[in-house]
Amino acid sequence: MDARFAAMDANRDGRLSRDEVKDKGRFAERFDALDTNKDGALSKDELVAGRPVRK
Ligand SMILES: [Ca+2]
Ligand SMILES: [Ca+2]
Repeated sequence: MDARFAAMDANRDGRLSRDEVKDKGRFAERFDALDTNKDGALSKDELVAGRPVRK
């Protein structure tokens, strides 16, 4: 997840803005659900917490 997060974090501020994930399909779709603290950006913790569990 670290490498993927870094790849999406275009401005390297450690958070993913809505703009940064707008072309990332499922992240854009789930942005509001993933942004659990509603600050308008996704932290790495929020992504990890909202990550679909694969069985
Ligand atoms: Ca960013
Ligand atoms: Ca957030």
